[in-house]
Amino acid sequence: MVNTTIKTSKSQEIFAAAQNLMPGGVSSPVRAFKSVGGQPIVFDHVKGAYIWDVDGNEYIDYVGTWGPAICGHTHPDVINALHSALDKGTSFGAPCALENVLAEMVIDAVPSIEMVRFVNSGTEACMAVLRLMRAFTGREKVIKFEGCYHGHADMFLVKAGSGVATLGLPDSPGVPKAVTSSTLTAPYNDLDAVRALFEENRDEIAGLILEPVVGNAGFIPPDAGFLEGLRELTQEHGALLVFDEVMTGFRIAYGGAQEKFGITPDLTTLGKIIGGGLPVGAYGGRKDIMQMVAPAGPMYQAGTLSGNPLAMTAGIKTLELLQKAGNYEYLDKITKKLASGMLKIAQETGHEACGGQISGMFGFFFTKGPVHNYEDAKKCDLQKFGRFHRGMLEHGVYLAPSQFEAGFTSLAHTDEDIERTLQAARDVMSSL
Ligand code: HOZ
Repeated sequence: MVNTTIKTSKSQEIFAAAQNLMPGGVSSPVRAFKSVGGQPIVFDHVKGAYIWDVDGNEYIDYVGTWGPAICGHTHPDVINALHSALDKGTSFGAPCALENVLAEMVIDAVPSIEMVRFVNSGTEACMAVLRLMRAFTGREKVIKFEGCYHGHADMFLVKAGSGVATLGLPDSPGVPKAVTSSTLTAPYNDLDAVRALFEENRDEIAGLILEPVVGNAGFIPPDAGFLEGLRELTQEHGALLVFDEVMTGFRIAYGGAQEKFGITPDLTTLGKIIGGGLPVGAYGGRKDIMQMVAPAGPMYQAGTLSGNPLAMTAGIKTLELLQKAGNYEYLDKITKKLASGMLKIAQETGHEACGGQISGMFGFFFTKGPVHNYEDAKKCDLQKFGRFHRGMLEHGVYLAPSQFEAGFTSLAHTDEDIERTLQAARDVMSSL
């Protein structure tokens, strides 16, 4: 299937040429549109809440480069700061004062973080935090939840979300069984299952890692008491609680999900927003645990580009912008209007749908719901979502090309953008 009402000839040409150059023609699988049909749009530039493709089509963007663009794309303050930083060089491979600035901002904002290490991606942050959990506790087993995604490191590719869920490959060839044999899984929002794992593996579990609000199996919020229950269970069993806030950090509240829900984990991973659109990740937490990281302690982890001055600059500016009073209330207001509007339209046009939002993070599924976990999410009508996605594109709205990814709004989205999106959704849903 190709786009029928918008011109995409240049996108098609570029994507066709990319097939011989990169696996699947992309640098990351979800972008290939495999689960929604049609061909990916090749983009040319972004600004504010908008994204333009190489054929000149304009879209209201709800991917936001998968989360980082919370202030809107190419915010002038971020771009100006980057221009100045660029004049000083692109990489030092040595300490720079900007790292201190961003570290202090992160430590001030995120309740669990007393000390932080910068890396280059969310995947890297989660890989390192897992090593740290094991190093600190001297135990090997870890619990993750079905449908949660913590990057593509071997030990996390077990019933994972995001691209692997999108492609129906929640485990991956090439991952040694020995590596995943100590990764235990439970359904999200199921405290009894977690309790049972702790009972069955007494004194063997280093910790538990989760997306406190799932964004990689679609948008799934925690049930009341779930995060509290995990905090109690981990404490009771001498295990560490790790929040993967790569998506939710600085997104659903300035201090992330841990601020929003008032539950403080032992360790936290971050990415996306703290890099302001440049490649960054971070992990941090209790000082006594972080002191194990080399060179303060024996747990080794390193990176040539870590603490990169450009990424630090974009992150600092983005966090500064986010500190303005009223920002999160604004994100909540427009995103609520979007998410509730979509559900109302689905109902009025005769489609079973469910979904929700927290601040500027949202999602909806073509299924009656409710969706409490990955198994529930998998019941959604993927074919219908594909048709919906294609229709929205043709109406100038860019949604994540997968039912198993959350959507994101930004401070640059206006009421009018939301209204135009809802009108598009009404037109598309009426014709599905
Ligand atoms: N795994 C990313 C979102 N959860 C997608 C990354 C990408 O394709 O750019």
